[in-house]
Amino acid sequence: PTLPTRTCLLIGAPVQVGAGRLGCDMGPSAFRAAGLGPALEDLGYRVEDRGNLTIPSAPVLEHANPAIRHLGEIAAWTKALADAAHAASREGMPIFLGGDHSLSAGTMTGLSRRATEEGRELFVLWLDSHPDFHTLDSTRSGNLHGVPMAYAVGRPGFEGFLPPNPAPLKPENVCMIGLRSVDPAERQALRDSKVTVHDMRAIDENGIATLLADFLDKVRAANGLLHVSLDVDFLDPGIAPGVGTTVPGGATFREAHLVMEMLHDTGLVASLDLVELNPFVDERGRTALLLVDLVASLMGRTVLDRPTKSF
Ligand code: HAR
Ligand code: MN
Ligand code: MN
Ligand code: MN
Repeated sequence: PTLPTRTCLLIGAPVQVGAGRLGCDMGPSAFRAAGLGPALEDLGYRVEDRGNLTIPSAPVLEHANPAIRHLGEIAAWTKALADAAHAASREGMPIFLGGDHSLSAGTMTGLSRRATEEGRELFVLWLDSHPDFHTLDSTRSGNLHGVPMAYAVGRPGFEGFLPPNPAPLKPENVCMIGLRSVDPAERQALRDSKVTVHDMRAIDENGIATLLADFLDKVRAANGLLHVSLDVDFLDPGIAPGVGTTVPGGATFREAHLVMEMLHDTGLVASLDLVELNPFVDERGRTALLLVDLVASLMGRTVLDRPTKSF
């Protein structure tokens, strides 16, 4: 099967205040400098670089949790991204160039709205060392890149942030792979939810391909729209140092490429977030270059010709 579209839309989202340290605002530039556009063109896609989104100056929003940082700005980004994702998903395959992971609150909201309009369901593959499943009440750091999945699935505790998502993502349509940094409140909330969670131990014991194949079978059976949210810290810091929150023991080069290749084989991927790249802490662009390499695999680059998989 081929992907549903042959047009890639690059959409920069230079949001950085959701993270605890500055620098993610340079992510979109780094992806461009690392050659993301040409890499996609080499694979035969039409590439439209839509430039970077901006937000109007945001009102200060207060919250009962005094740790919360930059609530007004993140609310503005969420709205802008939801609208952009909703519109772009009709025109091609949007690739969101982050930007910290708070941006996914917006992309998942816009994409689930699109899926609902089409009478389909959104599925999300979440590749991250963190679940980002805090509510505004449970976060201790107050860094809002730690909350987007909780918002997207409609957990309570976002009052005063944005109106509740009218078409929330179903928790049972979410699969997280790569977890190895989970806060106690997130652990409890995940236990009580229907989100599928695979930590590094599950990867080691079962192999990443088995875990992923089970999820992709579900997406295929439901004729779902699949969104992939790729946090740089899914990868081992030894191969991907360009991220503010390195966590040891991450996915290897080979595991990450295998995931991308399997995703391509399904032809189900409709949209992609590339988040948490921090060029300020990267080493001569190597993390950005690795991400471009992974996207190329996701979009169909293979080492040798392969028989077309029939599912
Ligand atoms: N759980 C921690 C917190 O809430 C760390 C969240 C970090 N998130 C990311 N993206 N770096 O996954 O502060
Ligand atoms: Mn994340
Ligand atoms: Mn993370
Ligand atoms: Mn936390």
